[in-house]
Amino acid sequence: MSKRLNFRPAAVVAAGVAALLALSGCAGTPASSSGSADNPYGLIQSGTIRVASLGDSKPYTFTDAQGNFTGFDVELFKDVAHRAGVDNVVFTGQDFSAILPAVSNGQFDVGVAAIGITDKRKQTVDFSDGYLAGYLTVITGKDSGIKDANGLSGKRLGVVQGSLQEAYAVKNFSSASLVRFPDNNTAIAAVNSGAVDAHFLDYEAAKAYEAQYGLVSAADIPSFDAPAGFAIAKGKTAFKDALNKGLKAAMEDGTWKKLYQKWFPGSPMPEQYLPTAEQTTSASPSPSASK
Ligand code: SNW
Repeated sequence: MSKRLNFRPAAVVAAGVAALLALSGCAGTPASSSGSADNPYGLIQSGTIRVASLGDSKPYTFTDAQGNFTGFDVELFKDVAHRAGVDNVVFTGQDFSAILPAVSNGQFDVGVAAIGITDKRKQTVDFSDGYLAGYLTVITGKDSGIKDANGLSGKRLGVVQGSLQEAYAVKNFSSASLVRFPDNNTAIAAVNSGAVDAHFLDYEAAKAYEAQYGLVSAADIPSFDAPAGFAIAKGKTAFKDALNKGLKAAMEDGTWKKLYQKWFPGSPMPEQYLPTAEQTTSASPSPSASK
C-alpha cells in the first residue's frame, strides 16, 4: 500500500494542470458553455442538439410505432431548432426524474418533456420562455368511487417521481398514500391492475390514457403558474436566446397554434401563445394552488 502513496511530483503537477484546464473549459469537451465561432450555442457536438425526453408522455412527447419521437413538444422543439439553424435534433428517452440532472451535468443540450418552469427547478437549470400551460389531472378507474380530490383520502395515488404532481400531492393530498413510479406507463398499468387507485399526471396525457383504457378524470388542478419550458444547462445564453427567438416566431406566425390544434384537438386554447393579432384579451393566467 505505502508504495502507491509515492506520487511522482511531475505527475501530480500534470494532473493539477489538467484539472484546471477542465475547470476553465479549455480541455475535455469540444464545446465551452459560452460557445465559439464554429459552435455558437456551445452544443455538446456542433450542429447537433441532443434532447433528453420521454417516450411515454403522449401527446406531448412519445415514440411512434417505428420508435421515432413525436408529439406536440417534439414537433415544436424541432421547428424552433430549425429556426435557430439546427436541423439535426436527436431525442433520447429518459426517466422523468433523470432529465434535469442529465441536462445540468452536460449529458444533453436540452430537456423537452412538458417540464414546468419553477423556481426550484431554476436552481439547477435555465429555461426558455414558457410554451404550454394547463392542468394536472387525477385519473382513476370507472368504478373506483373517487369523484374528486377529497375522494383520494386513504387511497393509493400514483405520481411520477420528480414531477410537479408529486410535489403538489405531497403538499395538498396528504391523506392519500403516494406511490412513486418512474414513468406514466408503469403507473397506468398499476391503475389498471388495481395496485393503485388513481394516477396524477398531465392533463393531455391523462386524456390519452382515458381514451385508451376507459379511465375517467376525477380532478383537474390548474398549473398555469408553471408553464412548460425547454430546460438547458445554466449559462448557455446564446443557445437560450436563439430558442426564445425561435419560439416567439413560431407563436407569431401561427405554427404554435397549428401544432396545438393537431395534438390537443378540442382543448381550450391558451391565448398568450397565439399570434398577437389573435389575442382578444390581455392573457392573464388563472390563479392556482402553489406547488
Ligand atoms: O405545469 C404544467 C404546464 O402548465 C403544462 O400543463 C404542461 O405540464 C406541466 O409543465 C407539468 N408537467 C409535469 C412536470 O413538469 C410532468 C411532466 C411530464 O410528465 N412529462 O413535472
